[in-house]
Amino acid sequence: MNNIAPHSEHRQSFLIIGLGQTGLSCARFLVQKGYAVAIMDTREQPPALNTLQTEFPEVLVNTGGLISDWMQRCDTIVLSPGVDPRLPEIKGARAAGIEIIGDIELFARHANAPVVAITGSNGKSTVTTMIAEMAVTAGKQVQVGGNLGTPALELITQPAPDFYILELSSFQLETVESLNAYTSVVLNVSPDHMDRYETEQAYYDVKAKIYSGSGVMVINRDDPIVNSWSMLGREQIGFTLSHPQNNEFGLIEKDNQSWLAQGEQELLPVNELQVAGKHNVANALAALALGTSMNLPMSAMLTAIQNYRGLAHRCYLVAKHQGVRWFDDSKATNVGACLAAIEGLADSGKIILIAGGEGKDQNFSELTPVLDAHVRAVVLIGRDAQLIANVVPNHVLKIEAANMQDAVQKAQKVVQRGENVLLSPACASFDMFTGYAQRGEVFAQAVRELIA
Ligand code: UMA
Ligand code: ADP
Repeated sequence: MNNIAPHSEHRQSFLIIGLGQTGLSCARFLVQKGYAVAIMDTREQPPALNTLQTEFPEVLVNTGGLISDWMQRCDTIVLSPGVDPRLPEIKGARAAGIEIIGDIELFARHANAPVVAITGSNGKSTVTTMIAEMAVTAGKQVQVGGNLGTPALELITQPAPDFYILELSSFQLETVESLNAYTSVVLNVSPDHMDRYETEQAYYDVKAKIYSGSGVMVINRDDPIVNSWSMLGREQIGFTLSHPQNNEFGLIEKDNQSWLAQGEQELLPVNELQVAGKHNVANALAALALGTSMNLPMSAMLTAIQNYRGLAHRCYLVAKHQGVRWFDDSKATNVGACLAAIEGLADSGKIILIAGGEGKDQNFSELTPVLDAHVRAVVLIGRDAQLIANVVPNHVLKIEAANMQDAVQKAQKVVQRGENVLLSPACASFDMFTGYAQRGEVFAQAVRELIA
């Protein structure tokens, strides 16, 4: 038996890599189960170090680097999602035949209730919270988490809930083998995290893992890549922004308005949704399809969806002042999300876009036609501002800003009554902020100061 942790001679030994939220949740779970546990992190001062040492002084910890010897001597490595599996030490452990899993695989092995699993390049948190509200309205007990915030292993409760509802990132899906979700969805795919994957296809292949097993497949019929994954012989429910086929979910036009519909049955006028943009209509249809696969009553689902007000930092209306609307879409950390936000607001006036940050090796050229059609000025912030500047069409104003306050002030100088200012950066935020939430808050604060 391997021996990386004290007294581990007769117990299975786990080496956790990463001491953030996920690593801490894995340590709590594995120690409580009686396994031998050690932890490493490449950072000198990982965020959960103090908590871990207070709760489990006996757990062996190494910070500031990875020790290959420990990795080769454990039974199983549990990799945190932020850790790139291409690191040479991890490749070495894999080559030596050490089992490498992640927290979601551990969760899958121990979950005591059906799992509803949601991934996609964009819309995950929105759909996860929509479906959770539908299930609660239908009187179900649910536990909700994953990439959304609460690590999955912290959700496992006794007695078991009716459903676990998990938002899963591609990073988390990389290390999943036996999820077998009761129902799952890939909402859409578009390039993201290109600093982590060699090709777009490699990123998409990881997303497709959510469908492995025998559960219901919820399929976006409008996304040709996702639709190509639908498998003969598997139960599936589709959704589309077009007229629905068979008994699937989609949109129908009736009495001069657009309705959410199942087959030919209209369910709810689109204009009764409180969330803006076509992308949120797609999210609502996806949630209805998931809820149907969970046998939730339609009346409860429609009540929940009508009451759903959206999450902060997702096309969130921060202020309306002198005929100008200011939107915080800080969660748009990739090109696909930024495109959806611009197109979603396009019918309500020209846009002054604030964009930029850490570009994650994305190709920004897809922005050009949409900027061309709907955006009057782009205010550029952050490390990769120039990469976005390169794709801005000539007739669209380009304005450089030193920080978020400067960006908001410069946006105000150019915006005209009837237009929208949209923070939708198409980039990660870590060059300037602790995360997308702080970026959104700094934006909202700057807007409030400006209009005070
Ligand atoms: N890191 C190191 N060295 C290490 C371990 C981590 O440098 O040894 C760095 C990572 O590169 C990363 C950061 O530390 O930049 C955090 O990584 P982590 O794996 O420790 O992260 P956790 O604190 O466990 O949070 C993770 C998710 N973070 C990531 O996937 C980067 C959180 O999603 C998630 O809420 C949490 O688990 C609970 O499940 C955040 C996220 O940004 C919101 N997700 C990405 C996204 O949505 O685009 C995928
Ligand atoms: P995720 O959890 O996948 O990051 P969110 O629900 O938090 O997704 O939304 C993040 C951003 O993605 C939103 O601010 C919006 O700009 C965009 N978005 C949301 N839903 C969709 C969708 N279905 N298609 C494309 N973009 C979307």
